[in-house]
Order: sequence, then C-alpha cells, then structure tokens
Amino acid sequence: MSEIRIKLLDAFTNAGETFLSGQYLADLIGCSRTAVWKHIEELRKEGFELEAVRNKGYRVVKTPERITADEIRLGLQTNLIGRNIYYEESVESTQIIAKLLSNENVPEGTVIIAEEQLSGKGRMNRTWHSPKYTGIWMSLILRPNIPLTKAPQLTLLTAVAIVHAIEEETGLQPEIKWPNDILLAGKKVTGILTELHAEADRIHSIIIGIGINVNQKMEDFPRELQEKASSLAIEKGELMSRAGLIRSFFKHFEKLYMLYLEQGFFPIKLLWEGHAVSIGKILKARTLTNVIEGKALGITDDGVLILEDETGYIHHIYSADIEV
Ligand code: BT5
Repeated sequence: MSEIRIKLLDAFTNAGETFLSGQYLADLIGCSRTAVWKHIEELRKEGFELEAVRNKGYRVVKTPERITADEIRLGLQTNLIGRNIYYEESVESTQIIAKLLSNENVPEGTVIIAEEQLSGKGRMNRTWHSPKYTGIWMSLILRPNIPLTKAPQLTLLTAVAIVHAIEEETGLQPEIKWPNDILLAGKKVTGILTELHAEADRIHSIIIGIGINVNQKMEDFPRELQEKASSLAIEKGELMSRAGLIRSFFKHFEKLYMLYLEQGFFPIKLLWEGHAVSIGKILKARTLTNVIEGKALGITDDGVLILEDETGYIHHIYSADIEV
C-alpha cells in the first residue's frame, strides 16, 4: 500500500464522522489535492462510500462487503501486527504465501489474508474448509527471539487473542480446547496452525495460520463438518464485519505478544486457563502413536498439557487431538 494511502486512511480513522477537506488532507499528507482525489476515487472503486460535501470535504460513510487491506487499515490501532497486509482474492493456502514472504524478510507482523483458500491446511495434512467471502483466512509472520521449544506457546497466545476479539465484537463467550480449537456451544469456530521455520536452533520465522468461521450458514459447511463446526454468524444470529474482527484480533494479539516478550508465558497461561474448556475433565488425547485417557490437570509453564491417567501416572502431551 502506498504511503499516501496509508496516511489518508489514518486521517479518516482519526476523523471518525468529521469531514476532512481536500486541502487539509493534501497539507497533512504532503501531496497535491489531485493526488488526494485520485486516492479517494480508488477507494470508491474498492467499494468504500465516501460522502463529499462542498466546503466541508470528505468522510467515510460505508466500507466494502469484501475485506480489503484498506478497510482493515481504516481504524487499525496497532504498531506492529497488521501494519503490512497482503490481500489475495484466492490462494492455495495463506501459509504457503507467508512462508515465501518470510524468506524475503518482510517485517514482523506482516499478515496475508485471502478471501478463499483452495487447499487450506489443518494440522497433520488435514484440510481446512475456507469458502469465499465468508471467513477470515490469514497467516501472521512473527520473528520472536525465543528458543524453538517455546514456539507452541504462541498457539495458546493466539487462542487467547481470538477469544478476546470474538468477545469484543460479538459479546459471545468462546472456549478454548487445547491446543488450537476455539469453540462456541461446543462447536469449532476457529482453528490455529502454527508452523515454525528455523535454521539450526535459531527461529527464522513462526507463521501462525488462523481460520475463523465468520459469516457461513450451516449449509455452507460440507456435511461431515455440520455436526462439529459452526460460525460466529450462526451462533450470534446475525452477519458480522470481518474487517472489524480482524482489527480487534490484531489489537488483542499485539497487546498479549508484547506482554509475552516482556514477561514470558506465565501471564498468558493464566488468561488461557480462564477460557479453557478441558481443564479438570476426563479427556482422550490421540497422539500420533497412541491414545491416552486421563484427567486434564492443566498446562505446564511451557503450554504442554498435563494428563493424569487412572493409575495416577502423569503424562505430558505435546501434540494431540483431544476428545472431551
Ligand atoms: C486446525 O487444524 O484447526 C488449523 C486450521 C488452520 C486454518 C488456517 S486458515 C489460514 C491458514 N492457512 C491455511 O492453509 N491454514 C491456516 P486441525 O486441528 O488439524 O483441524 C482440522 C480439522 O478441522 C479438519 O480435519 C476438519 O475436521 C475440521 N475443519 C476443517 N475445516 C473447518 C472449518 N472451516 N471449521 C471448523 N472445522 C473445520
């Protein structure tokens, strides 16, 4: 996105419903009035409605149905997360693009968002259903200076940020199922896929893939998912602004990420536990090699799930699918 466009959207963000004159914008941004006008026309083509009143100027009255990088930018309150957005209409998987971009050394906090994924990925080569214009399919590039073993903590941090964003935007109260599912009324509305790229023992980048079902109707899900998946719109009973939810997620994620970098995982762990559905319950953990049944005692300071089986033996679960 051009510098002028960024400054223009920041100006409209700060102005709220106040009109901004072409001259004021040109002075603020340091460009000509013609350049301002050209950018305003481009915003209109993207689906923004801008009201223009003589002797007053412009203001934004409606944002587009589709997500655009500009729409997310309008109202964004972060310094790092989502300041650099790549928006795609249709991709195989945003994770693949994020990986390519991270090799080109794009800044930390860069996000790739797509309207549709043709081969959305879950964990362990599973697929993630990502139909057009309905959900939020995005990947976030991070470069934290932490040991490799701590990378899974970022999945839990992401889950808390998503819960906070959903709470803020919908008033609904989601629950987290260890490690990466967000549930509403027991059904999965969000999945998280954390992929680590490292050289020797140094993290090059961590790519966090986030899939949030926002505006799907039940018939939009394939039959095999209808029992276990849902969307925010189904649970709330109304359609929602995806851009608003994305901005809210960026804000909450940035806050938690800064806290994590300063104080470590402990404060995140407390927040995570406050939303976890599985703690204290008898669970079945399906790992790659076996199935362990036991009571979930909690998570360790590193985010590892602790299960106590019926013999009293304590298992540490690093990666598994959980059945409650
Ligand atoms: C996940 O895997 O939950 C991680 C999903 C991450 C998706 C994002 S979207 C943006 C980024 N780009 C990608 O390509 N991926 C990431 P897992 O825990 O393995 O769950 C996968 C299982 O969830 C599937 O096997 C289905 O049973 C179910 N599933 C698939 N699509 C779903 C959907 N839209 N809503 C709810 N459940 C779904």
